[in-house]
Amino acid sequence: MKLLCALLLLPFFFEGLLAQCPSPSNLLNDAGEKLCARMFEHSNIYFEQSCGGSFLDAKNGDDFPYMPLGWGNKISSLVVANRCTLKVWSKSAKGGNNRTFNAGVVYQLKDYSNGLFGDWNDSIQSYYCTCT
Ligand SMILES: *[C@@H]1O[C@H](CO)[C@@H](O)[C@H](O)[C@H]1NC(C)=O
Ligand SMILES: *[C@@H]1O[C@H](CO)[C@@H](O)[C@H](O)[C@H]1NC(C)=O
Ligand SMILES: [Ca+2]
Repeated sequence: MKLLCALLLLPFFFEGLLAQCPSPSNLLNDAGEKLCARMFEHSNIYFEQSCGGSFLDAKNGDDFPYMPLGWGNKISSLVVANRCTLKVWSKSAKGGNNRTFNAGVVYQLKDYSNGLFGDWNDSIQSYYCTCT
């Protein structure tokens, strides 16, 4: 019986251990401030291992025609908080292609098309985040 319990609990344990993407309904920074979005350096085909590496936080109203230093063409996954919208562009100064992400988890930006042949992995060069 003990073994059975252990086996049943194992998957949940690992899921908890590996879960990385924060929930759109409770997107806060360490100081407890509400975020508009959090953007991550890495992604993973295993969704529970996505949202890895360093991250860049956007607050309501954050408007970056030019990415903060070191963040150009780097974002691979992201989470947009409930009632918020993240708009992104593929070129600096809000140029190139654009795309709007509503509240939710984007486990792999690679899965979102950017122009005819491209995708959004490591392709964000401007962003604007707003919440209602
Ligand atoms: C987004 O891209 C479309 C298509 O190229 C363009 O018409 C539109 O003006 C762009 N929107 C913004 C806010 O840059
Ligand atoms: C995203 O782009 C980076 C840099 O080109 C690459 O190392 C990484 O494998 C890409 N991720 C995916 C999911 O394709
Ligand atoms: Ca990346």
